[in-house]
Amino acid sequence: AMDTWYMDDSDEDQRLPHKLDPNQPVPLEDLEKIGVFYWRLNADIYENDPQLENIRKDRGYSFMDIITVHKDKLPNYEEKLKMFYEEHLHLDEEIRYILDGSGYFDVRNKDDRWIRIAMSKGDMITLPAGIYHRFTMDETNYAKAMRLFVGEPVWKAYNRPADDLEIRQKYLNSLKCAS
Ligand code: KMT
Ligand code: NI
Repeated sequence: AMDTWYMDDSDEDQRLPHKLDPNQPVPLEDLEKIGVFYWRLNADIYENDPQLENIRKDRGYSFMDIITVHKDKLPNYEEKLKMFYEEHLHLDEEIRYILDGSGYFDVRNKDDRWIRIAMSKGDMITLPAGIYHRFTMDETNYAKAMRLFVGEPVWKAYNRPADDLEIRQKYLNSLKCAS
């Protein structure tokens, strides 16, 4: 299952876990408070999974494709890894379902601290529009993921600072109401 913790501030290899000492885990409820939602699915049956179909129908995830992040599979691998790890936001939800392998999604909490979310096979997550986040491979250097989207996908990323965007203000406002 998914494991989540506050990151340390070290500049070491981004693929390392970067746990604090002692480790400071983040409960799932704290992720939900910042608009991050999580599902655990059976990735072995992703091609014909009623549970996945239900989520897609409920949330309107009409689009999907599959990305394999590996040096021999992804064109411009190094360049893309750099882009993925730049702190950014999107105008829409970012939905990822790990079909194989693993990786880390990092999200900023309300106090601007990094939370690291360890995702592996069967983990599906959605990050809200307007949240600052990034992605990195872990030490296994392999992830195969389904990318879902509401309608036609827009992959554009706005690197931080993007605080003047309406979606950023909308996201910050949604946090005030939630607690
Ligand atoms: C993203 O947007 O950061 C990605 O799609 C990363 C690859 S998904 C494991
Ligand atoms: Ni993103």
